[in-house]
Amino acid sequence: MTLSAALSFDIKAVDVASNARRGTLQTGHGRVETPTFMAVGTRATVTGLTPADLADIGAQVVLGNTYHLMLRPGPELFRRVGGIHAFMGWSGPVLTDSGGYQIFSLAEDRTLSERGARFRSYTDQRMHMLSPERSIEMQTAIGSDIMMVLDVCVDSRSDEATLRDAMERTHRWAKRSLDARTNPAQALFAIVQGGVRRELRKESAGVLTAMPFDGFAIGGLAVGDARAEREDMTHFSAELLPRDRPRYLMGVGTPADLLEAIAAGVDMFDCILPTHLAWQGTAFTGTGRVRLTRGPNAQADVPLDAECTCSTCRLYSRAYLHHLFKCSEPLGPRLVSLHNLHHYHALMAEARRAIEAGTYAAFAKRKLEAIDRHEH
Ligand code: PRF
Ligand code: ZN
Repeated sequence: MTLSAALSFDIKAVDVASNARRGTLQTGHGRVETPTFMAVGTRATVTGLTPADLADIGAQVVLGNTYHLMLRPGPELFRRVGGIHAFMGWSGPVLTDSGGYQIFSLAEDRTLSERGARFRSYTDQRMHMLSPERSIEMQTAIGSDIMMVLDVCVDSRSDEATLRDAMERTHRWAKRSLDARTNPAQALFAIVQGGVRRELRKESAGVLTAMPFDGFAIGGLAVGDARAEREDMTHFSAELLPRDRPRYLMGVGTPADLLEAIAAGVDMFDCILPTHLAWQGTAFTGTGRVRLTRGPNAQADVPLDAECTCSTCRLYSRAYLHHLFKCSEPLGPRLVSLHNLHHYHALMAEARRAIEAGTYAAFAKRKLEAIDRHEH
């Protein structure tokens, strides 16, 4: 079904025993098969990887961050070069986060008001203002295919008054973001907040879905909540969102989190975990996480993951990867980033096939049991 000039979303199949959906998102820069995982490219780069690497891994869409990109290189540069696709050499779809989460987690000397967030730049120590309008203006300059509204993200276990204030301001800012949109070719998603409180999540979904957004995100999770609370909120929130729009769970999570959220009917994910852990020498495999710097890997003349078809696993041994990390060689994090992202994308591809076959619930159960067996 066509949502706006910017985006269309078609659901091809729904699982029999869960709410998992198999869809296709059509953007101005190509198609995205859902459920999908978005590699995090905060500063218009997935650290250490080229767009060709990303395509090899099976990446379909890359995430950039308004907060970082507004400070450096700034909107004028994006306007001059014609946007992020040309700038970073990635011709596929791009989603930009609004800066709401970075204001909450990174900004120094921050003061929040109804107008927006004032904070100090980490690049030149000057004060900046990020308002809903300014975030849309910046995302318009970046030229992302999907923009996110500026939201107020607080600790998910804050007291009710704090959660309510953040949620209500998020709703007012969502309306202002809609009004500030100037380019109909760029989609805009709203973000449901409300912490770990069901009544707030319900209210938030109700207010936001009454407005004409192209898709809806579930925000404010994985910020202080436990896994069980996160799963409950994900299932509860996803069911409150319109069936015909894409659903995006922000900043979550482990392979187990993703399998659970797909069963809840979530279509899109992003998380720094696969790339962040790669830089520490930790790899995801079908039999749990591997810490490559550990002693026994020094002599392990075997692939990182015998089941994996990525270039790292085809060409190099654990011993070689261990050696690269011990010598702080930049090839180490690069090869493990390639593998970890391949692992996440392969999991999504398997999930998509299982949904098409109507066997997702059984598939997810089997995968979750394997993860639990190896990680506990
Ligand atoms: N809001 C925005 N980005 C986000 C989050 C949010 O709540 C989260 C929370 N997990 C990650 N990224 N705008
Ligand atoms: Zn691999």
